[in-house]
Amino acid sequence: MARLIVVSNRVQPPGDGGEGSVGGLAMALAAALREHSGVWFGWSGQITPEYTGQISMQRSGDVTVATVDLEEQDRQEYYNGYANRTLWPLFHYRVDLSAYERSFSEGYGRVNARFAEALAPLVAEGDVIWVHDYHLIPLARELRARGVNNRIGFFLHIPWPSRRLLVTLPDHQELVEALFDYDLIGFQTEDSAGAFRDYVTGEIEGEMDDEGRARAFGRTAQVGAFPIGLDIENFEAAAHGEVALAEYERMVASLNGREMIVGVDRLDYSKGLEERFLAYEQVLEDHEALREQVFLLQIATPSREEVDAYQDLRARLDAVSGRINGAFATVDWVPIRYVNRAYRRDELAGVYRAAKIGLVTPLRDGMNLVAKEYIAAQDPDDPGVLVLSQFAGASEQMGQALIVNPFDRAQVAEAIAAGLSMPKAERVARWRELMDGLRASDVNAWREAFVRALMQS
Ligand code: GDG
Repeated sequence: MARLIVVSNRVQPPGDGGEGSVGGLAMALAAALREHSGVWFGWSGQITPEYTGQISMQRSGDVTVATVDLEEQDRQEYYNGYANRTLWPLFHYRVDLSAYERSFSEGYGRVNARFAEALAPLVAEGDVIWVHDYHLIPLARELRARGVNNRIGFFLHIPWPSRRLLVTLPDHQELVEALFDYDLIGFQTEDSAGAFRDYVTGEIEGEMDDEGRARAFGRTAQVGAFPIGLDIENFEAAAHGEVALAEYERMVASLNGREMIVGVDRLDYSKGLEERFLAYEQVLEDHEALREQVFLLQIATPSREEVDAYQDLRARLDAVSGRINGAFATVDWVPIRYVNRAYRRDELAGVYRAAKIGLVTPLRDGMNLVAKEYIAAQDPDDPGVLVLSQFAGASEQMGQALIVNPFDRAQVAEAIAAGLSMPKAERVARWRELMDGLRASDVNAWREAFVRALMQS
């Protein structure tokens, strides 16, 4: 088939599934590229004193990894600025945290133009280009301006916000217009695809046709939902490896007869960590018998530490977890084990398996792969229970989890308590259905569906 060129902000050479990198996108792309001899293009993560446009090429198996360095102003305006201080909060419904500055959108346009300038000469006839995520929305426009006529698809890993929120962005129309230079625009969920269609028909007088194509600005793009899945083979291999097993045994030994509830997230305000701690506190308040019988292990890996909102969040979480621990701890029991470091992927698999409850309660999330990993790591004969936010994209597919509204503290607390006392037969029945779903829509199915739709668009 045609050569695949994947473009994302950061590039992570396809790993072995062991240590890997933190973040759902990197895991999924590494898996997608293993199946194609293609090119993965993006930012190296390095900063040079001045932008040179020089491309560094590296082979990793069948994949060519091509990266450019950026300069400090790019990192501040494009990455920390427009991507992570403007779009990320807005698309996660945090208009209060979304900052808009002209310099941010200028930096965003500049880096997208630089990426296109560097990438265009690498594109051959017949190549199919797949662009990922909110950092790179204008990339197709910039490539088209440089004569690239290939098929180009875009996939958004985070939610698409409702029209009423999107219009608070001063340049919302320019952003949406840029999407119409793609042949295919893919979202995680029907909810997001619906919000996009709503914007097209309601805000800019575009049209949707019967085949799912959007028409506006004199152009047409196919629109659809392509829920991302787990690299299940790779994850299961990691989960059955020595490291995972050793970690599982270490966790079980440290349980001391208690039940573990686990949360694993990048330290991000979209993940609902403070609300989660408070819901867990509610469990301890409401169920005296559970005190000293359970604990919450929250792994929250620091991310985007240069952005103020992330520093504020970290301070708040330190304070809330400290307060709860101070109020409830006994000499040999700490209610919350709160850990701020990154774990290996296979270690995480062992941790998930030892937990009776997987607590995945984001306030907004494109998909949430942790929910899927928790299920995939369980013991089929004695699986744990997933408590899942209705605002994670994963909830569209994972109806057999205990679905909760993360803003409703009492409801989350009740779901945790219900999960802890759920009979084994019910746990097994729910888990089986969830696991069948994961297998049927894994990362390969996602990649195949997207690439097929792109070829047909
Ligand atoms: C974005 C969207 C969407 C976490 N801590 C460690 C670690 N992780 C891994 C998890 C999981 C991944 O990072 C997180 O993926 P999520 O999907 O939960 O969330 P985001 O990073 O926000 O990803 C999201 C995703 O893109 C894919 O489209 O699902 O909605 O926001 O795989 O296991 N991995 C390692 N050490 C850690 O400490 N190795």
